Amino acid sequence: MSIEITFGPRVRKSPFFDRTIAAGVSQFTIYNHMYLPTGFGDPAAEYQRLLQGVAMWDVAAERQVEICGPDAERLVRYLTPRDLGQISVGKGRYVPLCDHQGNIINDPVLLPLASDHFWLSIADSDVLLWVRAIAAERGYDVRVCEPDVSPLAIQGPRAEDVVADLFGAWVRDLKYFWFEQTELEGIPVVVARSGWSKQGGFEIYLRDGSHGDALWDLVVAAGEAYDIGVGAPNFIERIESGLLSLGSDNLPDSDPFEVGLGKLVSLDREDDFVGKAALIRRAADGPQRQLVGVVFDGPPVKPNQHPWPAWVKGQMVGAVRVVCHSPRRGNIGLALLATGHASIGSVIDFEGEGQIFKGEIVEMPLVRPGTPLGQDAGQRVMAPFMAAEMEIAESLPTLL
Ligand code: THG
Repeated sequence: MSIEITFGPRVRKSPFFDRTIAAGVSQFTIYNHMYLPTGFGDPAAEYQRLLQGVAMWDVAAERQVEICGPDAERLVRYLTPRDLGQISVGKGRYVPLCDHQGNIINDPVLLPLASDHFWLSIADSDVLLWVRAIAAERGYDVRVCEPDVSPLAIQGPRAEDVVADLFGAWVRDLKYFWFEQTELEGIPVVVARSGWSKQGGFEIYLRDGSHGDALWDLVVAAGEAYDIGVGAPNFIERIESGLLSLGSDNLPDSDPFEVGLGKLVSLDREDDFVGKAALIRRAADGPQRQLVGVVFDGPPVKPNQHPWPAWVKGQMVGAVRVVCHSPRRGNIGLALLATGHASIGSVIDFEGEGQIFKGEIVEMPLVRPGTPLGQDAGQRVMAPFMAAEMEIAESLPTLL
C-alpha cells in the first residue's frame, strides 16, 4: 500500500523544509497548517541521539502569535488562567489557554519581548483567530499578527555545548524558558532554553525566514564536534516524560485539571480571564477524567493510530490515548480515564489493533528524566523495538 500526502502550496512549509528533505526525512504530520517532520526512518537511533547526544529539529510549526501595543499585557493576562504575577522581559512561561467553557484550547509558551510586545509560541490550534476575536470584542488597543518567526530545536545532553559554541558561554546561564534576542552572523534570532523534551536543550527562533538554510548550516557546522544529528519531536521520549500533546492526549472538552495542568490555573485571581467562571465550577465538581500513565506487558507495541478503548469489569472507562514501546520502561501509554478508575495501582483492560492488553496505572512521569539508557538494556530492548518501529516506517503514509 502506498498512500502519499500531497506537498502543495496550500499547506505552509518551514524555512527549514528544504534542509529537512535533504537530511532524509521520511515522515511528516500536519500541525498548525504546516508540515512538521516526525521521523527520519531510524527511530531507535533518533531516540538514542536525543538521550545521549544532541539532535536538531524543525519546529517552525510552533507558530508565533504576536501581540503588540498599549493593551498587550492586559490581553495576555486575560487570555490565560495562569496568574502571571510579575511579567519580565526575557522570561518565558508555559501558559495554558482555555475557552469560555473552561476547555483547554492550546498550551503555548509565552515570550515577553518587551513590556508591550509578546509572542505566544503555540501548539496545534488556530490561536491567531482566537486572540484577534477576543481583542476586538474587548476593545483592546493591540495589534495581533503572525511575525516571520520559525523555531529550530536543539535538544539532548550535548545541546548546551553546541549552543554555547554558537552564541557564547552566556547561554549556559539561561534558566528554563528564559531567552535573549541576539544574532548569529547577522541573522536575527531569539535563543531560549526550551523545547519539547526533558533531555535539556534550546530553541533558536529564526526571525527572518530567508535565512533558513544559512541558520541550519551554522547549527550543523557547530554541532559536528558533538556528533549532532537530525531528528523530530520525539514521540517516545515525550510520553516517557509526560509532556502534553494537546489534541492527542485529551478530548475537545478536556479542562486543564484533567490533563495535569491544574497547578497553572489560579482561580483566586482578582482579575477576570477567559473561562474563569466555568473553571471555578469545574474545579468545584472535580475533574470527570484524568490523564494518567499506564504500563503494560506484551510484545513491543507500535505507536497507535486511534485511541484504544479501555474497560474495567466490562464497563467502558475511557481510552488509552497514545502508546509506544519505551526502551527504558517497556510498553507504556497515556490514558484518559474516568476519575474513579484513574488512581495509581488501578488496572484496566484495553484493546488495540485487535489485541487485548491489561495495564496498570502508575505515577507520572513514566520515566524520570536522567534515567540512563543502559547499554545492556539497550541491547536487549532495542532490537525488537527497532523491528517494530521499522515496520511502522514502512506503513508510514497511513500514519499521516
Ligand atoms: N516549542 C515552542 N513552542 C511550543 C512548543 C515547543 N508551543 C507549543 C508546545 N510546544 C507547547 N507544549 C509544551 C508542553 C510542555 C513543555 C513545553 C511545551 C514543557 N513543560 C515542562 C514540564 O511539563 O515539566 C515545564 C513546565 C513549566 O515549567 O511550567 O517544557 O516545543 N517554541
